[in-house]
Amino acid sequence: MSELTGAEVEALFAKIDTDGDGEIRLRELRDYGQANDASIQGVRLADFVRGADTDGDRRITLTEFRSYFA
Ligand SMILES: [Ca+2]
Ligand SMILES: [Ca+2]
Repeated sequence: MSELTGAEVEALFAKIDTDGDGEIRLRELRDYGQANDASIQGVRLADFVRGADTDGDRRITLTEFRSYFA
């Protein structure tokens, strides 16, 4: 779905994880989405959360984030 390298995925994660706690929460996603047309790499936020949050805790860890873009 995307051509990001591992380093780019990590950079994107760090950009969205504004408080730097290693998890992307919905609030952080919304903040990011407001500046980016509610999309991440062209994926709609709602679809992104559904696809990336594999354990359903409504937080996206770097591991989940990586496997989504892998
Ligand atoms: Ca965070
Ligand atoms: Ca999760």
